[in-house]
Amino acid sequence: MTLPLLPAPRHLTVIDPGGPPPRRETLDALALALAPWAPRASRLTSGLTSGLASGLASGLASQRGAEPDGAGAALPPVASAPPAVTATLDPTLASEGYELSIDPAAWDLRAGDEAGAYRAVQTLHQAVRDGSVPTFSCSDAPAYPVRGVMIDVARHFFPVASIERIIDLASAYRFNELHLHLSDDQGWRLEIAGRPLLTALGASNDADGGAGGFFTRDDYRHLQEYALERHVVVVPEIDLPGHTHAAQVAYPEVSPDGAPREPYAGIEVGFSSVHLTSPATWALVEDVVASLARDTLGDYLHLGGDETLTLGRAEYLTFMERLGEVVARHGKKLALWQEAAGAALPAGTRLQYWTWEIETAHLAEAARTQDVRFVASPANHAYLDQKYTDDFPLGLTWAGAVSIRDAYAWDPVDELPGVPAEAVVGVEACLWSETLRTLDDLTTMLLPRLPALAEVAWGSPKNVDRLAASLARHGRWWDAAGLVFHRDPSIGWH
Ligand code: TNX
Repeated sequence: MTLPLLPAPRHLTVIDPGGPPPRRETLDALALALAPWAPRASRLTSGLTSGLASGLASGLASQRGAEPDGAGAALPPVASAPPAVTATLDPTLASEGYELSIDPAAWDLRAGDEAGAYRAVQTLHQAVRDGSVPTFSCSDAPAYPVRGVMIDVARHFFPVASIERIIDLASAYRFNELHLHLSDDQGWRLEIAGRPLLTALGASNDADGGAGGFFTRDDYRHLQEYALERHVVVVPEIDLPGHTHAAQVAYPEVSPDGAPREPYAGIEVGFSSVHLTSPATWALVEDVVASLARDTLGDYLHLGGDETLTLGRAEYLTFMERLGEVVARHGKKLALWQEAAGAALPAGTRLQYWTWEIETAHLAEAARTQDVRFVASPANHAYLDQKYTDDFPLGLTWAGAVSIRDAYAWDPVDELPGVPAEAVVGVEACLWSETLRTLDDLTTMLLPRLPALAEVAWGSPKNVDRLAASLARHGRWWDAAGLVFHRDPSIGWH
């Protein structure tokens, strides 16, 4: 099956009312997104690597206002004259916000910034049906500035090409962060300057006792650049002080007992911690944060902090505070899992909420007393590693099954009692990989729940019927792009 073609835009006029024309060079991202529309069949059929294919696989009709899925004259397909396309930067629009006005003769796009133009193009792709686009106009802006997708490459490793496909999907659905969970008990997945054993000894294993793998620093650079071209920022996570068995295999001197360790295969959590105060630990932390800060293009480093079941609360919090100082000294901002609420953290730290099983009063307290903000990843809505239904072959069930509806029908602010709405800055879908081994496994868990979650992140009005209709249509794009997805029986797939 080949993907439907769109007419190539005859010209692209970029108008920046506040600045010197032309601004083509500042709209590189838009140009990148538009370029594949030129009907070059080889690119269009090459799966999600082409911008058009990723666009066609893209998100839901989340626009407030007119409904591109609805009635309205369809634009004529390929053979007839292409429309004039006008793109205008309009600084009065919100960051990442945009307005689209589409009719057969002219496509008019206004965006608050380049990212907004890029998101608008994704929306335009969403409106494509069988080679035509309905006449519509809409205006949209994201409800949450932080919209992330997390992939666990530690329990099972996924190569660069697989992560690129995940970035394609994330950007098509207008997410703007990719959180890479790069270390855990089973494996250390990122080359670190000056600490070769982390990857030489800590990477050759996975949760099944398989071969593992890791990203070189060049791989990491490439992934970040690939993501940024699609307006997605990579947030790397090195998990500390727990989930550190692989680091202890590489450098046993950071273990509480200093004893050598064999690689760990399995899916238990909470059993490992580095020695909290030893000079060896802090020398390693220093090297890891220095390398990560130097190699990371974005502002945030995620340093974990979850599930330290062997530690006392006070010693844990002291460790997290010292970690905050190291990250600040290296000029980066800090992201941590919710357990770290209660520590004195640097201004701007992000705390990531994931479970109601841990006292959430600490989160409200942190919101009251510190300059911290919150990203919502409640496991019963946003953990896309959880099974769709109890009998689903992939995934875990500790948070209960997460249906499409569970991923769709929730409000991030409601999940964080006592935290003011303005402190809730983001939503993140988390894909842990204890049971996920291939790209097909990842996409099976993401599709169709990721598009549902995207609607939460954009704050679109909820409409279950419209969601179901859109997903059914997207299934065709996913098929065409060779993406394996879950044919959930609640959707009337075409
Ligand atoms: C909890 S979420 C974890 C992970 C597991 C995940 C599985 C969090 C901060 N820790 O270590 O992989 O559940 O769903």
